[in-house]
Amino acid sequence: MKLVVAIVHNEDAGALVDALLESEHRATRLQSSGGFLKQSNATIIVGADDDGVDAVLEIVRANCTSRTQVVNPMPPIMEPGEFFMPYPLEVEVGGATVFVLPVERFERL
Ligand code: 2BA
Repeated sequence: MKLVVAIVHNEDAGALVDALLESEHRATRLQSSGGFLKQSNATIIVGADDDGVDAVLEIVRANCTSRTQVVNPMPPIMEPGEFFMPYPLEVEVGGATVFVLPVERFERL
C-alpha cells in the first residue's frame, strides 16, 4: 500500500476529492499553506493499493492545473534615505506537488 500526498490549489481541491470518491478511492483534505507564498493551499492524502497509485495520479493530473501567481516581495530593511521600488514577481505554481510514500501498516479499527 502507498500513501499519496498531493499539495494542490484550493480551487482544484473540491473537484479532485469528488473525482477520487467517484472512482472509489478514499481521500482526506487538509488545509495547508505554502512555505514560500504563505498562501492557503490544500493537501489531499489518499491511501491506495500499489497498483492503484497510477490511477490516483491520473485523477490528480486531470483535475489540477498550474497557475501563475503574482507576489509582492517584502521590502528589505533600509537605511534612511534609501529607496525601494517593489516589482511584483510572477511565480508559476504547479498543478500539484505529489509525494508517494510506502505504508508500513494500515488498519481501520
Ligand atoms: P509554496 O511554498 O507557497 O510555493 C509556491 C510556488 O513558489 C512553487 O510552486 C514554486 O513555483 C515557487 N517557489 C517555491 N519555493 C521557491 C523558492 N525557494 N524560490 C523560488 N520559487 C519558489 P510549486 O513548486 O508548484 O509548489 C506548490 C506548493 O507545493 C508549495 O507552495 C508548497 O506548499 C508545496 N511544495 C512544493 N514543493 C514541496 C516540497 N519539496 N516539500 C513540501 N512541500 C512542497
